[in-house]
Amino acid sequence: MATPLERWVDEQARLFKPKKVYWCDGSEKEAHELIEIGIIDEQINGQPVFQALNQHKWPKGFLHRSHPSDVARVEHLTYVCHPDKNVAGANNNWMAPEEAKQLMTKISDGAMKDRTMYVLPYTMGHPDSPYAKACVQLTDVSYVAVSMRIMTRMSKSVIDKIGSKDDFVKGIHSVGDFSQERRFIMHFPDERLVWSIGSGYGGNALLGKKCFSLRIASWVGKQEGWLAEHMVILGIEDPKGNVTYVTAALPSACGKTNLAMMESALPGYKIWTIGDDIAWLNIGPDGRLWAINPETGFFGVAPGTSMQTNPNMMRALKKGSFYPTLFTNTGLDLDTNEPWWEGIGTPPPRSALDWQGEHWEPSYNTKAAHPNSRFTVSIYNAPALSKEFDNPKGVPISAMIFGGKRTQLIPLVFESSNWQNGVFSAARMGSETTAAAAHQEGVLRRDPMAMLPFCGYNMGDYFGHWLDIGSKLKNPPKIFSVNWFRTDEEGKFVWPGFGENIRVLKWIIDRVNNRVDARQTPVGLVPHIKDLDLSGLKIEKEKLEKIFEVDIKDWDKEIKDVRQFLEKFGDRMPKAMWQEYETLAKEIQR
Ligand code: OXD
Ligand code: MN
Repeated sequence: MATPLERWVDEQARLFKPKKVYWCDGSEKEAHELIEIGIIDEQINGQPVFQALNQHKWPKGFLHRSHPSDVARVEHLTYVCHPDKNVAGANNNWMAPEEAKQLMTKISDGAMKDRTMYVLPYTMGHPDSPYAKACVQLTDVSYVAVSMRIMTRMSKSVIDKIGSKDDFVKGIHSVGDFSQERRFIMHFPDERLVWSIGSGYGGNALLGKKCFSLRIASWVGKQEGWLAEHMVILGIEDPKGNVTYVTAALPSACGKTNLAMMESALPGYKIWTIGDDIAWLNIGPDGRLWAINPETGFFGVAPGTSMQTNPNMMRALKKGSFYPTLFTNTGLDLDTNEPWWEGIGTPPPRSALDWQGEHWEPSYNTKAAHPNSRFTVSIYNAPALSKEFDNPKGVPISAMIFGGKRTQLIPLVFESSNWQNGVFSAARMGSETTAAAAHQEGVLRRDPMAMLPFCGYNMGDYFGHWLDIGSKLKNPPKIFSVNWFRTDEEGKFVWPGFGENIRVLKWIIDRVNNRVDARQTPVGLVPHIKDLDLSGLKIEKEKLEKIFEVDIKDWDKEIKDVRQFLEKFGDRMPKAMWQEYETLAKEIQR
């Protein structure tokens, strides 16, 4: 008798009408075959799905060019379909589940004609982890199948694990005809189902990532008592060999990946990577918060990645131990057949193709790589992968860091006085927008916990859930906020960032271990400058002091903006958050 999984795949095949259905096993041999298919048989916009790069310099590296209209997440076409609109909240687009299904059925009918339907069985999280979830995604493009093999634990053993159960996470994906009129990313949280048509871009198409591990998982976590967060996880080793585990939430394209893989500028300190995008946080039997990274790869922004900004990532991209590594929408050096992007740290190629495959020269007034061009690489290629990465229990978290891109106002680092106050600091986070989503760049938007595009339910309820988790923790992590992006009068960044950020992390772990005290300001506790290790760093004292200044006049405007944002969640905003608001408002006015 057919299993629920087999019946579901059959049903989708009847709707999408592919020429064949192919069940993936996640093996390396299969990845080779899929790359071949992408080179020879499948095309996007008249170009092969994959093209081999210089295998000597970029072993196992392949280039992919997307459809030109399909280069980022599309928040305006992303919906959560709860039966009750209020559950979705002002932070989500909403459609009634029945209406959404009708619409998606219509545009899915025959969408895979002449294509292969790949069935991808995978888990998010280590299969032995009590926190892992079994999932199956369907897709009609080899690029997505191969990317999912990098980003998740894909294996045919997942099919046995699912067996005759119907509670697996379902993902339906087709690139359709790439038309933006027929592009939708629909989430059905109660059914643990994502249905995405019309885009092959990572955040819209690798359904285990943003769609399941954040939007749907945040909702599952609310019901099951855990948190799914847009956070990196890393271990900070001090000169004595003690490792402190922390998470950090920063909005898309604000340097999370660089932080997760940082090479410390301070001798004796070392960063161990566990994850660069998503953390699932559970209350452990010891009453502490434990984190796992449900993913197994990096889907990172290429421009700006170099031996200076992220040497460990450059090494991972060139390591070639896991098959394959993908480059999406970068430029291509025609002399050497190497990928190239702005900020890679080598001079522009004399002759190149840009991200759309058009001839490009340095004199052109355009970018060779799309600003949101990406790489997809296995985390097992990371040179400083933590030995705890595959630990099914995860790692215990001592500090949580929140940050945004704020050229003004927000200090380099501050600590919140307690969990509730920290949740409020994270809730009022703002950031200047980047190219990771299709919207205007450089505009300030509120992005609580860096989850605005990813929280699958009402943000008011989400803050309530955070408070609830805090009340259940015997030993909650300390909460910090960081901002690497303050600029001076000339618009130059004051703080050098990248590997130098270890100096801020050192202060954070010193606070966690009660080694230093701190100075109270209206927004939180900031370091005494003497407690920051600035050895070997050239930075003017006045400039440094300036990035810790809390200018009351500017803060007045800021908190008005915060109020306006939080009011959107109406009576679902927890009272405790408004109390925190009032306290801050009073402090500012004092
Ligand atoms: C990402 C994003 O791709 O946040 O990680 O957009
Ligand atoms: Mn992200």
